[in-house]
Amino acid sequence: MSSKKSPPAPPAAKLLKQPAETHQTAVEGEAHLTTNQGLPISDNQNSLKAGIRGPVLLEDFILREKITHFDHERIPERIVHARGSGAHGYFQPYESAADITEAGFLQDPKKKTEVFARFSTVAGGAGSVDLPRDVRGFAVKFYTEQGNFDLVGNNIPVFFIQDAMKFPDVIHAVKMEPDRGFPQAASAHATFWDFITLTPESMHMIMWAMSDRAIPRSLRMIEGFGVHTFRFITAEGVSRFVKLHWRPTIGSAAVVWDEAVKISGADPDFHRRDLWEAIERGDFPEWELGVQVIEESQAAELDFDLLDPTKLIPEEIIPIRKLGKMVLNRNPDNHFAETEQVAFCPSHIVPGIGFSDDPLLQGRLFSYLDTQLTRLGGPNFHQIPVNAPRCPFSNNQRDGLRQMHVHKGRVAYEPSEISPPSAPRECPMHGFRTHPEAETGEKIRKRSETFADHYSQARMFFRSMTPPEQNHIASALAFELAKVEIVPIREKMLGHLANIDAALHQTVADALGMPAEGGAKITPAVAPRDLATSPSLSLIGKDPQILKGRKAGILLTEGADAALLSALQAAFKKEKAAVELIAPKIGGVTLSDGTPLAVHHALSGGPSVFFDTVAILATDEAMNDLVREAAAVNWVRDAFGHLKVIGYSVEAAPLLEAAGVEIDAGTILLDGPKGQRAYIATAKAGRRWEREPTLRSIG
Ligand code: HDD
Repeated sequence: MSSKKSPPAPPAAKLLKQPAETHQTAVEGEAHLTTNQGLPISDNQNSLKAGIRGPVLLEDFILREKITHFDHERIPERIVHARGSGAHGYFQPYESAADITEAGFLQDPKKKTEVFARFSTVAGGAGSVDLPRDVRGFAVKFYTEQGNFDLVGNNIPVFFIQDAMKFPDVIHAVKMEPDRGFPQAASAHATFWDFITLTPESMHMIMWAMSDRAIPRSLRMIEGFGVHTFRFITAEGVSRFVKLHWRPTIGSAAVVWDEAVKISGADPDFHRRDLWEAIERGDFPEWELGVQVIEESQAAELDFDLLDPTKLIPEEIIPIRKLGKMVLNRNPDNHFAETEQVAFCPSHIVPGIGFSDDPLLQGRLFSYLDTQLTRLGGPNFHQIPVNAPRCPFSNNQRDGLRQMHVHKGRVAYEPSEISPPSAPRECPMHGFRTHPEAETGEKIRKRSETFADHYSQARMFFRSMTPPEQNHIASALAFELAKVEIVPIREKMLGHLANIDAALHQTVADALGMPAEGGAKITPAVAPRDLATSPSLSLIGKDPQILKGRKAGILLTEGADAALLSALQAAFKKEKAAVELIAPKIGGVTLSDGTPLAVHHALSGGPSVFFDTVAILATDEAMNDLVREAAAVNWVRDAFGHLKVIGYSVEAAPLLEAAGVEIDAGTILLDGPKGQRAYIATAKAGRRWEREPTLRSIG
């Protein structure tokens, strides 16, 4: 073995000197760094060495503690819904719902219940982008006085599968393919469609997953659904079936697919940032919680089985009764401690709410608790601050990993004659009681025949969409299937589409360049029926046409009209829309009146995909450069291609021309107050859907 020697030291003058500003030392009375044992640390820059240039000593317990903690900073991420964004807030009922449930948090309109909500994508890892085509998780923890109630739903009211036995399969199919480790956060690959085409019960959900619902504009604008049928039970013990709904008060909206693709590159945190910034500026997201109530006697009259999670009840058949409002008004203090460590479990329930026998729900009642044991390191995860009930909780469960409580006394069991009178006892008056539902039948592994109609509601959903939404579904199907290199899988999907809707089938076949009649013949277990359409399922159909909660982007050049800018800013403020300014350079611009103005984005970092509507305020001189600048031309071309309303000062017209924009009812000249009013009114009405067929073919 050759003995190693340190190389000779460089001349002393060349030894690296620590610049003084890298040392932030505490003065007397200021907070100081300590180890986790509370030992004050004198030097946070250097490890303990044998000589100034010598090896680091094992004795350096301070270094070892710091590195050991760092090495263990990550915990297992969620197997699904790993990428999430959370916020705190409250829920307040509109009136007492005592006629349908005894749940305490739904009784008193004066009472606010603290909540923590977490929104998520399903397929991608924790570091994946916010805007893949995917279902969004919508989970809310209500810290009620009767214990925590977790409503763990999605932004789509139905699910891919009917039985929890298939959950690992559908998730393995959508996740990265195990041999190659890609694609990340994408359903557009062979294994997903392989599973789907062999699982006809997924067809209804597939229509939703291919729809605009799967590429939301903002987490503040997603609807939420409890998905399963639950029970509401009154104090008198009367049980009714219910379906739970969240509706954003600013309405729902989606991005277009090309925008989603571009946003994923320009700002992978688009949704997380949007939620965070809205809360920071006091634009608190709000949702109304609503319920469809189904009398037990009514359940038998429905043309599907209420226990089947691939079905929904159209609002036109059973309207939604509004129960109250959730407001998210506080960002987390620490993403890991709160958003990452929050543990939702559908089994976290309160008196007045009960489960149904939906076999998907029944499996979930096991899975979530089991998951938390691994993710959060043992059975005491309920003691982590974000998970701990806000009401007192007490029982004889003891010890275990990460025990934070110091339980006192000799007795950790009951009954006991020696336990103090304050020891917890069961409570027949107020305790949770399971609704006494009569159950009969053989032990059996079989699917009920009442679950067998897989196409009627898929057809109903597709036919309830407006023409642009139908085109988006067809385009999404064509995009996804084009990524499936195994032709028989594509053919099989065409076979399923033929059972859903003939026009959709033909359009997708055309877009794929495959003969429609070449699709596989899929014989449905139950022939699909033509159900009445449900217009309330369309997002475009119920677009509230408001600017509240939306974001305008104003592109400014050097010398841009100061009066016009302040008029637009005031108009957007009045509509409760946020405004962000973009300039060729982040250093900002000097306006026409000489005011120097800071901006939010440089052109290269603030593409028009970030905004719901855009305006361009320019000068003739600035145009000379801008029309030759790709970032500026693309900014306008994209805004037009993404069907946005564009307002422009007359000097900006050459940029529109360079971008190939054809002046239409959504491109508005900002000439005086009349032009400005027309711009705001048109922007309020949202995207210019009539532009779409002239710009994009399906596929
Ligand atoms: Fe699930 C997480 C929603 C079916 C097993 N699920 C999870 C989250 C949401 C949902 C929103 C993330 C919660 C959070 O933000 O931490 N899951 C649903 C919905 C389903 C559904 C709406 C169908 C209606 N899930 C489902 C089934 C199983 C699971 C059938 C298993 C049998 N889900 C899990 C899980 C997760 C989870 C593995 C991962 C992390 C976690 O629970 O805490 O237990």
